[in-house]
Amino acid sequence: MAQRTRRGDGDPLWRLASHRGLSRRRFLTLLLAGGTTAVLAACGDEIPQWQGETRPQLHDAEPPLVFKNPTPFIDHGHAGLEARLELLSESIAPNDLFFVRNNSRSVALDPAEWSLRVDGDALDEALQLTLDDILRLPQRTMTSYLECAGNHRVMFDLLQGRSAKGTQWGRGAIGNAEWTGVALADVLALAGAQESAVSVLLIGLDPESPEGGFRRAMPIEKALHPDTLLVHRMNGAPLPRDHGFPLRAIVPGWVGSSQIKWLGRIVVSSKPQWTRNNTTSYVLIGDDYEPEGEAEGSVVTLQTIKSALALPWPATIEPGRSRLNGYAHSPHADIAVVEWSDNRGASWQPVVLTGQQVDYGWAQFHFEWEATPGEHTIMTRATDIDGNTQPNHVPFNEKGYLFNQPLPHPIVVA
Ligand SMILES: Nc1nc2c(c(=O)[nH]1)N[C@H]1C(S)=C(S)[C@@H](COP(=O)(O)O)O[C@H]1N2
Ligand SMILES: [Mo]
Repeated sequence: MAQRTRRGDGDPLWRLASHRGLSRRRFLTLLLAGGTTAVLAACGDEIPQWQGETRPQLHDAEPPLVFKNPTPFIDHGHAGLEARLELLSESIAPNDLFFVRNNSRSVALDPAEWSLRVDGDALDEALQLTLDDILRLPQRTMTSYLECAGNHRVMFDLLQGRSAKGTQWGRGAIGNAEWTGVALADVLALAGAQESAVSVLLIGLDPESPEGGFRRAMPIEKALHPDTLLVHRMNGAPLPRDHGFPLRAIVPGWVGSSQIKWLGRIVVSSKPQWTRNNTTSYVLIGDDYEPEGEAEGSVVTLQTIKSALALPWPATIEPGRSRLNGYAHSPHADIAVVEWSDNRGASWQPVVLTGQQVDYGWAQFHFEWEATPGEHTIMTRATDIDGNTQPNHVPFNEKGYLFNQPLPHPIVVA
C-alpha cells in the first residue's frame, strides 16, 4: 500500500529552527512560550487568531442529539444524519450538509474552559494544552474525506439478504472537507513521547457515550504520521459543535470512529490499549474474519475503496441523454479509473474523472447515459492507482462494516 504524504513538513520557521540545531520539541516549546514570535514575524508567518463560535448555550433543558438542522439529511435517529449525495454538487461537502454520527449526543464545550490533557506511561511528563497553545503550533490545512465504518451497511440487507446490526446507513455516511489544525506528532513531540510508546488513545469529552468519553486507540506509527491531524477548523470555519468543537482528530483513510470529536485527553502508552472500540465495536465478526489480540474479530482501521452515484436511491429521471455524477474514494491511493455498467456488470465503460483529487479527498466523476423509459440498474466500480478495486462480494460481518461491492443503483426513467 502506498503511503500518501503529499504535504511534508515544509514549515519555513521549522526549517530555520532545525538549521540552527533545535530539536522539534524545543522548537514547539519555544513557540508555545511565545519566544519565537520574532522569528515567526521574520518568516512572515501569521499566528492564527481564534474566531470561534459565540459561547454556547449550556443550560438547555434537554440538549439536542445534534445541533444542526436535520432537514437536508436522511435522519436515522440516534444522532445519525446521513448526507444526501445528490445535494453535494461540489467536491467539498458544506458543513451544513456534512453527515453526523454521534454515539451519544453532540457536546457544547466552552473553548475558554476547554483543555487537552496528554498523559501516559510512555511520556516524559503529562501536558495540558489550551486552545491558544494549539493555535501557536505549526498549522496545516489538508483535504480528507471522512467515512463511517458502517457506510453502505444497509446493502448487506438489500444485496445479500442478511441484515447487519447498527444504523442502516445507505451511501451518505461520508463527507469530504478541508481541515485545519496541527499534526498529532507535534503534540506528542511536545509531550516528549518516548521510544517505548506503542499506542496512542484519543478520548472524547462526550460523557454519555459508552465508557464515558468515546475513545479509540491507534498504533504509534499512525499517530506519528505527518497527516494525522488534530483540527479546529472545517472548510474555513471554526469546527462546528456537531463535528467536535473545539478540537477533533482527522486520521486520513481510517474509519470515522478513529476520528475522535470533542477531544479531551490523549494517553500515550508503552502497551497496546484495548477499549470497546477495538474489542467488540469496530471489529469484523463473521466466518471469514479472524479475531486478533483482545478483540472479538479483526479490528477495523483503514476504510475500503468505494464509488457511488450522487442520486437518490432509487432515482427517477427523465428520458433522454442524461449526465450522471458520482464520487469515488480509496484510503490507499488516488482513484485511477471508475467504470459504469447498465447491464449488471456484463460490460463496463469508463467515466470522466472531474478535476484533481486533493490530498485525501474523494474524486468526482460523471458520464453521459442514454435514459430510455423503464426500470434500470446502473453500477459503478472504482480502481485506484495501486490496483485496489471494488470486489464482487464482501463476506458478511455481524456489524456490517466496510461494505464495498459495486452498488446496483435502481433508476426509473419516466
Ligand atoms: N467523541 C466522539 N467522537 C466521535 C464519535 C462520537 O460519538 N464521539 N463518533 C465517531 C464516528 S462513529 C464517526 S463515523 C465520526 C463521524 O464524524 P462526523 O459526525 O463529524 O461526521 O465521528 C467519530 N468520532
Ligand atoms: Mo462511525
